[in-house]
Amino acid sequence: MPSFWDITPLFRDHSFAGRSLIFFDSLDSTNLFLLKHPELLKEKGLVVATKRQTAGIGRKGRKWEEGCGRHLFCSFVVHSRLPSSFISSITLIGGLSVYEALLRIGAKGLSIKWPNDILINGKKVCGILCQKPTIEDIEAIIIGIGVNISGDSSQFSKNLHKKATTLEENGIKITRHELLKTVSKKLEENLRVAHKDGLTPLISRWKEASDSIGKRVRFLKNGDSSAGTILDIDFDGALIVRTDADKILRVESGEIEYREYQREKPFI
Ligand code: BT5
Repeated sequence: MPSFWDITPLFRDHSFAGRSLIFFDSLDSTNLFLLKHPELLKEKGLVVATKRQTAGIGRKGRKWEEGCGRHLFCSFVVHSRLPSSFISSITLIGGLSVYEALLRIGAKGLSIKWPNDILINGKKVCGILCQKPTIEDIEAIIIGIGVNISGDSSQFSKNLHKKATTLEENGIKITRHELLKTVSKKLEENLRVAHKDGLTPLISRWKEASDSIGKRVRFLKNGDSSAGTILDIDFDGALIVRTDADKILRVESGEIEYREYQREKPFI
């Protein structure tokens, strides 16, 4: 382990998330930092966080904007004993954990948009990017979490002014460190549940928290764009959608776009 990174203990009793912390003033991206330093992936429960993040990444080559406020940018190294095909479930557990952490600190109007956006009153306050490094004999998953804490959405690029929000804009004042600790505790708690009792209790909490079920969506499947209604979410974290042509499809990952907001009865 390189000695020039100051790894400090965070929660010594945690097995999955937030056992120790490396904190930077500035990084390009906390996820990229871990990918560039695979030896750190051996460090069970490590979380890397930074004050400034100059080249944050989202899914599919998209960017995560840092704004100019005080925000949370962090990446957890999780040594999961869940099957590796469960990476999408880990994304859901990450989303549920941030959602529940934000509830705990008093946020109102929260919802989860599949698979990984946390919204306040329909605006994105948090994005999550899970990555599974392909490195021999290291079984770790990186859960990268960005939460907008301070200022308002005008600090982001113009196309986000109506789509993004911050905790402060919603009346919540919290330090980065306090939020990191609350998220670590929730993530630890939920990963313990997943390993002990399986995904059922988490998926049902996720469904309650999500505003996705019953919504009309447009989605991509095998490169084709279709429309339908979200009926359910399965144990691998995939969406079950009834298309307008009355086909039931499983949508594993990719894009969904809410088309209309009329609700239909959830599928049982
Ligand atoms: C995500 O991707 O939402 C995952 C973002 C993960 C960011 C964290 S920060 C710590 C860690 N290190 C990293 O480098 N990344 C992770 P995606 O679903 O692809 O959404 C990206 C889209 O969200 C962009 O195209 C914008 O539309 C929007 N967006 C970008 N920055 C935002 C922000 N600060 N707040 C709200 N929305 C934002």
